[in-house]
Amino acid sequence: MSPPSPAMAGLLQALVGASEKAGTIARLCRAEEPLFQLLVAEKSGTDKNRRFLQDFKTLADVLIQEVIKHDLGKEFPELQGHIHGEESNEFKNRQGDTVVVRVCDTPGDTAALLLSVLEPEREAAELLAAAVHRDVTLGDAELASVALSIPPQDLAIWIDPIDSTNEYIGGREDVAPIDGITPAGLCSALVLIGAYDRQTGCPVLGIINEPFYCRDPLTHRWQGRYHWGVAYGDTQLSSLSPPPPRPTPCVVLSRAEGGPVRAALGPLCGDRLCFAAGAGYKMLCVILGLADAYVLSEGSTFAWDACAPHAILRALGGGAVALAGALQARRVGDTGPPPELVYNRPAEGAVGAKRWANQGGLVAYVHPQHLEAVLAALATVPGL
Ligand code: 2IP
Ligand code: CA
Repeated sequence: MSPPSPAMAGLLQALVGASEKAGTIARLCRAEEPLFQLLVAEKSGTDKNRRFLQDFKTLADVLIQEVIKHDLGKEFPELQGHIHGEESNEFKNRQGDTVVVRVCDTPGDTAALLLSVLEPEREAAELLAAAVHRDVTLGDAELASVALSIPPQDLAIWIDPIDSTNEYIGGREDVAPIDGITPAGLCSALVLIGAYDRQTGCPVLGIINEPFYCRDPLTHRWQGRYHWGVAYGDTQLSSLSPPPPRPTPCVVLSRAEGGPVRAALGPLCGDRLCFAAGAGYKMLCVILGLADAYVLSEGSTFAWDACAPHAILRALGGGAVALAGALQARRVGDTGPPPELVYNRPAEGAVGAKRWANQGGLVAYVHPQHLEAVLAALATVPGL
């Protein structure tokens, strides 16, 4: 392998840094009173507040996405135009004017721009702008020592600024984990940044940031943590080790998952069918070995939900397959590896966000034997 250029070597670190800044902004919105009041305004129930909250919710998401885009695009000009996210940066304020949310040259300019959406909440706009312009320092020796040779011009990025937005707004801190999996609440709100190969659509680098991992026992402030993975050519690296397989798999599902899928998977898992919020969080459960597979039978996740966790799963020897395609291949006797999700191909005939839906559902796994067992069980479900 030729020695990596500094720019190439720094991409993983830059993605982690961007996720840390995003996590800080996500925490700030819950920690600083002027911002928190906006987040929870919905609960007061008046029409005016409801509208305002809707705006603020979207603004927090849009802003985080724009900060990541800005910081990565500045450091890696080759990525400009190839950084995509869940949100559009066009925003309608209460006067009906369209505001394009972006990071300006100075904190003062960014605050002025944010104020055109948040008026009259000047303090909130200034707090957000200060966080947007603050530099992040990573004290992570292991990460700093990773040298990669992945040309940024071959890659594109998917960002989910806050996955599980509803749990983020709801903010429940009192949800007890069941066998390590927390079924709902703030801890399922994640920042997801994934890089994929522009040509093949394969996920290559992934960062999952958990801004609300735990409370510091002394300061009572939220502490985050992050995980990363690289799967590029022969290189498989991760901040985590592959979890050991369980003899009887545990499968995690959305609470929205239908009866037939639950019934088909029940016998495979014994009593280990689990439920959790957040597509990213369920994939994280598999990555951490809290579950052996995440099964979703609907096209209700998107490229930005799956790209980052998928890259980490691949780094650990697993993956995320397109469920409908995998079952179809089985039915026609195809014995090759089931089709993995890809991130560079919009769904034909779809419009808006649906263009990037993971149509036909997915199965995320680390150990191939669990994927095989899940597909065998689901092959009997009519209509899948
Ligand atoms: C959502 C979020 C939801 C999930 C949905 C995602 O992303 O992760 O929780 O549904 O698939 O698209 P479920 O919890 O039923 O798995 P976002 O919160 O970013 O819209
Ligand atoms: Ca999401």
